[in-house]
Amino acid sequence: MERTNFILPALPEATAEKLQNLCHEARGNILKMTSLAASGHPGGSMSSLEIFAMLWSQANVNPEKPLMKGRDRIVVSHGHTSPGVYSVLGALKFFDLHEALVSFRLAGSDFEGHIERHLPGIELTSGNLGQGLSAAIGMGIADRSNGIRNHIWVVAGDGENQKGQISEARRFASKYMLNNLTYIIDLNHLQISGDTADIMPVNLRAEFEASGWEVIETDGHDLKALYKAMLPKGQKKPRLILAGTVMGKGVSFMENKAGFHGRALKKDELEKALKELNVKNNIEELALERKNFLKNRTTSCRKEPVYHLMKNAGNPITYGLDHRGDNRSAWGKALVSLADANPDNIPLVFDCDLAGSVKTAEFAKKYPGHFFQTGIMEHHTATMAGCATLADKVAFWSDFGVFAVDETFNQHRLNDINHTNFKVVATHCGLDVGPDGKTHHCIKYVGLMRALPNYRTIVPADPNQTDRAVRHAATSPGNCFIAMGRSKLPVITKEDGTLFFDENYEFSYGKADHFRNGTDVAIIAMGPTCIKAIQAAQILEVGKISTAVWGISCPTEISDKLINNLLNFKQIITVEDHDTETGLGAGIALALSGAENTPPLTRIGVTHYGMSGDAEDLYTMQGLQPEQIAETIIEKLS
Ligand SMILES: Cc1ncc(C[n+]2csc(CCOP(=O)(O)OP(=O)(O)O)c2C)c(N)n1
Repeated sequence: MERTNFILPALPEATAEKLQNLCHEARGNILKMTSLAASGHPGGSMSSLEIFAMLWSQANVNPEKPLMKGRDRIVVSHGHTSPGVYSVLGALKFFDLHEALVSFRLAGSDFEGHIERHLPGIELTSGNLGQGLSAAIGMGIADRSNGIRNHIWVVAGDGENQKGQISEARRFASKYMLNNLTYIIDLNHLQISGDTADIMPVNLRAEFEASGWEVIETDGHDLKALYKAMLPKGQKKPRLILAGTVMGKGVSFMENKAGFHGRALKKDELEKALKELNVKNNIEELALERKNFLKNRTTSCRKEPVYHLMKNAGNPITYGLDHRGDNRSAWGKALVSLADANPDNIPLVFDCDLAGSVKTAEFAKKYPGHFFQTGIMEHHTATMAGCATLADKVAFWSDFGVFAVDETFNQHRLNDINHTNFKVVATHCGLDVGPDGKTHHCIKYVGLMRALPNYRTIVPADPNQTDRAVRHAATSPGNCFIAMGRSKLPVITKEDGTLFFDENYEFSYGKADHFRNGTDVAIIAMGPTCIKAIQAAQILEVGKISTAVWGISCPTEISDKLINNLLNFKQIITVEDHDTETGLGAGIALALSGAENTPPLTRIGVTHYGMSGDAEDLYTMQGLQPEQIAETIIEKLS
């Protein structure tokens, strides 16, 4: 089929006819696919169908080279319309249509119930509604930063637009002038529970226009009209196309019925629908093939994730023995140094109105074109910045811990599923935040991030380790979450008084740092409590209790080597500025659970919400001062 790249002023007659036929066959396939799986979403698949067919047949994408550089991005936000997407992509030869048809939603198949980006032609795994526009914007700014002049297309459901994150996304697109962005809403006026206007009315035109968008209305099933509306020539603003459609379009008893949003047709209904569509009913044959699908399958069209990294880690900064600084300042300095060392690959850095506190202000001043001020729009930022990394950019987002993690967990989860390469630097973690009080004490981040298998969590002990951890994150693949407090810390030293993390130190993910030797008790500490643990060991030494101290910078990756070492002690004590139920102590308990004859474990840390006050006073209130740690240990040994 001729591909116009939306340059010709009208859809050629012959192309319109071919697309019409493609959609006709696809309608039948949507129904067969969902009925074979006895689940799925036929209604919206049928209303979005012409939009999908137009985009993948006419935009600048290539079924033979789905990862072609400079391609247009087509992001489908309402991932439940997978039967529609698969029917179109299969017909256009992005992958084998027949395979999608017979194996949809079958355990072990490539074709899951919601679209996934491991499939050729699909840019984003989606299904958590309301995140597609943010994700596409992230890809758009990454492409623009890489000098690519393409078009970013996003398709979404109308009910989906009740979601608040979309308001954040449209403001951002307007502020940053994404004039190559088109957002198409499948306006079928229905969602699961009925009419969108009854469930939660949204004045889409007014809201988008108020945010500075151009709004166009068209018939979402009339191919020629749709094509004309989609032509991007002369576009000066981000555009919304309200494409009027009919849920269940093409089958009379399904049309405009919310019940068919997410219900497959039963055998007799399918027969009736296929007859009306005049599509061959071969469902029995297909059902047999489905039964034997996994046995007979020889290939998979799954593509592996590709990670874009910074090549040069720059020159590490070593902070000397007399240095007393906060980890966040070390992070800010490392960021600028990394950018300086990679002039062709400067990262994108995102801020939610806290650059001064999270120490990205110096980067913003030096690299304003790579710094994005997103305001208090954390949900949009977490998705956008994460998904910018799917388009060949390294992205950092720095925010206070409670906003970088707790506020945006679901966005990180979708990033995790999409195998992004996102670097999140959370400052102001723990009671260390002090006077701002409990709403700002981020004390559950280890547990939350442990729940995301594709995020690595790093909690550096001092500014030197922070510097190396940031460089490690930038130059290694996959998501990374680096957590730090607010206060100034002394640098960690060896027993001989020299720097522990000296100029020869290289960060190794998962390696425990053996700060002090000892034989009776082992203290395992994390982040700002490392120094307190070392001081506790000194106190215990006076009373002839030989105390080993380890620092754990990777609390979700406890090594077997450490666990084997711990088995030789009389007592194991964990110390953390974090909730003991979900943090380091919990991680050590979990890791010890596979061993036999384990020594008793005592977890010292945050056991209840803190309050406003000086951080040191808050530590005292939760038994985290060196003297208190030593006292607890003496008590446990007696
Ligand atoms: C964040 C989120 N909340 C709820 C759901 C469950 N859900 C799936 S589809 C849907 C309705 C979507 O309506 P619309 O966007 O109009 O799509 P259509 O019905 O046209 O397919 C809901 C609530 C979800 N997938 N994501």
